[in-house]
Amino acid sequence: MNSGSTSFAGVTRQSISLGLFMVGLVLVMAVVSRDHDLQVAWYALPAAALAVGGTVLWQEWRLLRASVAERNTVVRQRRQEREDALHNEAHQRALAIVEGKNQGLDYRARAIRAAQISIWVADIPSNQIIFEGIHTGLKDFLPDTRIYHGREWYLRLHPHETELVEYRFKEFIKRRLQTFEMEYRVPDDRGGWRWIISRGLVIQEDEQGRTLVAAGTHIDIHQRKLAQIAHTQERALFNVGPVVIFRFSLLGERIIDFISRNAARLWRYTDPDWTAVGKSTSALVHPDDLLAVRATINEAFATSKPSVDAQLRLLRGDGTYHWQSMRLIFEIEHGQPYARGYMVDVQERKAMEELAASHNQTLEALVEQLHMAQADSVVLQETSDLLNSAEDVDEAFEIVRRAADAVFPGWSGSLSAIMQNGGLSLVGQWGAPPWQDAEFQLKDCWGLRRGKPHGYLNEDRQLRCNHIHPDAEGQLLPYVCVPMSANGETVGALHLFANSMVTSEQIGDIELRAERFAETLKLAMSNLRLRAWLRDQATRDGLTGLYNRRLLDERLPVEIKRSHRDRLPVSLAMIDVDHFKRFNDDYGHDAGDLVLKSISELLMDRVRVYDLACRYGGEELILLMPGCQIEDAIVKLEAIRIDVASLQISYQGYMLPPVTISIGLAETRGGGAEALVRQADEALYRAKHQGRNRLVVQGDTIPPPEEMH
Ligand code: GH3
Ligand code: MG
Ligand code: MG
Repeated sequence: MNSGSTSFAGVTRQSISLGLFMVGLVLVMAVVSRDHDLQVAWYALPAAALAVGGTVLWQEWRLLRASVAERNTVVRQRRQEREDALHNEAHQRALAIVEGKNQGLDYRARAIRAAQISIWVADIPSNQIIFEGIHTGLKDFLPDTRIYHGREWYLRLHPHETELVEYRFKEFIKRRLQTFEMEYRVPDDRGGWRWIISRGLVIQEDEQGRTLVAAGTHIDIHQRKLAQIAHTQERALFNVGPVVIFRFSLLGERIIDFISRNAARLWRYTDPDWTAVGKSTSALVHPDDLLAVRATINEAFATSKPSVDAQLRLLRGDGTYHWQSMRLIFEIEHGQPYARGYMVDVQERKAMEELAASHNQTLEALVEQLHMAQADSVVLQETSDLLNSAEDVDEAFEIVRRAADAVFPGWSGSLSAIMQNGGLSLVGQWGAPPWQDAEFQLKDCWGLRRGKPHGYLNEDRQLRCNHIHPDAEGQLLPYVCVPMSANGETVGALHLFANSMVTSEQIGDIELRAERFAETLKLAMSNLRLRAWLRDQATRDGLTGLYNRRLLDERLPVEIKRSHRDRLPVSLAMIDVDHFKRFNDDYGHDAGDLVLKSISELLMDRVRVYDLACRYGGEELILLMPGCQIEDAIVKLEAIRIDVASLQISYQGYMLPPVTISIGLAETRGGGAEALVRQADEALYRAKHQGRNRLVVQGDTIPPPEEMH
């Protein structure tokens, strides 16, 4: 150590100087001590020892300092050497990068990695692409340079993009576009794909402006792209999903300015170009919902609510309305208020709700019916008991009438019973029933025909029974015909007529209850052998087949009332066979009966469906002609009179002599039934008095044609 010995020589010189200084000091002290008579040895010895010791110590300290300084120098030197080596290395690496031979980690690679990019250089004349930095997203990032020739690079891309990337890149070169930008997928190191964006530009051209070199970057955009794809898919979902999104202005006409594309399809608009954009919301909402929905929206907006829910019926392309559930969110854009919203079809749910509600209603109606049925039951039980103890038809009918009044208030009615010939005959009626045939066939009544209650609401909806007729104005209120059968045999029918308009539900209810009512009646009718006495006491006369007097008594007031209401006349003719007593006496009672039958048949032949021919008693007949003008009645009766006179009746093989009839005719425009019969009777009396075989009109006489005598 050269530097060490040099420093040691320096130390020795300093030590000698110090020794000499110390000796001198001792001498000075010796002189001073002689002058002051001090003992030299006492001072000199410690002083010499101090000088020697001090010198040694000093020397040692010098030595120590020198070695520390030397060591520091060595350390410094070594550090310098290391730094130099590092710099050299870095330099080498930098050189390597410049020369494109980078191996191992370097700063550029770090930068590339940090930026998640790779750099590409495309050399067009040699058809090569050089990549620096491996595509990002790799677990172990290894900087690399790769060279792809020809189509090699494109073939590594995601098959969906291979062709497009190649095409677009070639276009970029061929058409001398200044920049290239495209997003596509490159393979990652796990057999998957990563989205990158490739951007590039031309960096070198030849004299003709053809691209020689293009360069650019690949940047990993995988996460962003996935998010973007998810977003697009979400939007696509909205465009095909069940939710319609829209926006409309809250000012003025509330015009829709945005609507999702699925609206046309969801709302059944067959024109694929249909859109609600530009349309007013009022054109799409059911008129009954419009005001309510607007009020809801206005209130929510006015009270600064951020959103509002509403339900409405929406007009669809096929003209139907469907319930929608809607949520609106308010927003302000350029100072204008808008409602942005979405709606979903809730028609099915709504239908279910309505069904549930109607089930509830049905249940309530059933409970109500049950209550009524209980009340009915009491009446019916009583009726049944009473009917069982009824003694004649009038009593039985009165019981039925009262029961019907109690069970069906607001309804008129009638009862018909089966006759021996299989036809139906009216037993009686109550209230103000419409015009009914006193006698009809089973096929004329839909209730009897089908063997179940027949409810009639109006002509458009149900078939009207043939035995029930509308009034002069063609009006007929709803009615119900309930057939009654016992032991499999039809015994009759109950007919109920509404006194005012009713609903189809009420008709249905009446049908049910009338059926139960009829059930009681038919049992009573069966038990009491009602059929038998109904047949005996039926409305028809057994001999002539004409209606009996009982029916006339019942119908006459009704017909007069109805005709009066309709401002129509009622004509009534009383017909009596001339000298019939004598005829009986001459030819026998049976021959007389035959004559009566023949005259009755002729009469029935001639009358209209609305006319009523009855046997009033003995050989006296009555023809009731509601709504018939007296002039028409005269013509008709005269014809009948002449035809009776020329009747040819054979009895027991020989012809009976002709018989004649006298007729008294009366007309009323509102008088009572009794008065009308009396007037006709008076006219008849006059006809007899005037010589018989003639027609006399009330207060007037029309002489029979002379030739008849
Ligand atoms: P006129 O009326 O012309 O004054 O004389 P008439 O002989 O018809 O007199 P009246 O009316 O008083 O007599 C009624 C007769 O009619 C009495 C009765 O013998 C007869 N007669 C009544 N009912 C029947 C019946 O059902 N069958 C038969 N064969 N005769 C009857
Ligand atoms: Mg008589
Ligand atoms: Mg007579």
